[in-house]
Amino acid sequence: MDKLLEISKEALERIAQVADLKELNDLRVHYLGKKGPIQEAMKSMKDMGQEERIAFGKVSNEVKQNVSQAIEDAKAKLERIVMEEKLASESIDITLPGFKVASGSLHPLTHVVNTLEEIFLGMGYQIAQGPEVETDYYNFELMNLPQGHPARDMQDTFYIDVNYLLRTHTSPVQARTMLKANGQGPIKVICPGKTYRRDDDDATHSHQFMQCEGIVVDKNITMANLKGTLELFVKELFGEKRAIRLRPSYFPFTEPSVEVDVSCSNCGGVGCSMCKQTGWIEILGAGMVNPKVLKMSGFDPEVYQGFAFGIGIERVAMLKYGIDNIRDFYNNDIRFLAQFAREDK
Ligand code: 2NL
Repeated sequence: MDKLLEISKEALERIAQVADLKELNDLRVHYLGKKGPIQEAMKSMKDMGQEERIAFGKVSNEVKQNVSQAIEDAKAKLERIVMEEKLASESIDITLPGFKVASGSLHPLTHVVNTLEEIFLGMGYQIAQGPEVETDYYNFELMNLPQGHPARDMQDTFYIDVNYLLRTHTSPVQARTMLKANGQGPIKVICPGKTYRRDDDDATHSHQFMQCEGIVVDKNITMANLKGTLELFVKELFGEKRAIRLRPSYFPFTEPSVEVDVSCSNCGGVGCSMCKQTGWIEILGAGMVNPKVLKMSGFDPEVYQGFAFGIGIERVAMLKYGIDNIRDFYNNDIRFLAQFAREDK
């Protein structure tokens, strides 16, 4: 019995001094294992009288329980220490300010295209796209620009070979849309995209530029539909106070053709340097789709009429943002582009 109490005392002392979980586990195996000192001491029970054996059994169970409990307590304590060390070493100072991630901004031409798309989607138009490398047939023939026409002169067009070229306008996208419709209206699309002309670059000309053309083909389409559409478009783009005027013009693909001016936002129509003292600024060309063009794209001009328009994206952006050099759009100077960063986009 004394031996037992001595083992218990020694075990509890050693457990109290244990420094890590591995050592603690070694002690558990040593004291509570089958070949441990407590089990060893219990072997002497077989030589004891009944009374002594009962007393010894009781004490030895208590000792085992005490040692076991002490190990559990020590284990919990060590685990807590390990966890606290881990938490301390991995702590993050959430009060430190983060790094600001620099974000880019939409290109001003993208802004304008997005705005035009929103306006025309709101009027029920669909958006169509097509190839930038086109055939002579789609770019010129279908637009009533036959061989020898001055507008398809080598001066103006980037030819790839005799048949292929870089599209000089987005009209071929509309021609493709009409051909797909198999002579069945209505058609109501806009075609924004890149276009190319063999121009010398200057403040207002770029050999690569952007257009947004639109076309409506249906029965009973008149010039009044064109005018109403353009008026609504201009007011949504430049503001409710702007007015438009139509001047007669010529395009091979429309008849009659018009050029559309918007009242000057700078002087309100009185005349200033922005509108060259006229009070009006030209912003787009339009007209009734030439019956020849309708016919070549599969529509019966006796049944269907259409109107079409072509908007120069750079020109609109230059007017909207007061930019005086078209090259600014293509130089990719970050100081220029960053001016169009908006909080909401
Ligand atoms: C301009 C003039 C215009 C069109 C483009 C067009 C397209 C088809 C049929 C008829 Cl498929 N017309 N497009 C019509 C009139 C004018 O653009 O000066 N744009 C900047």
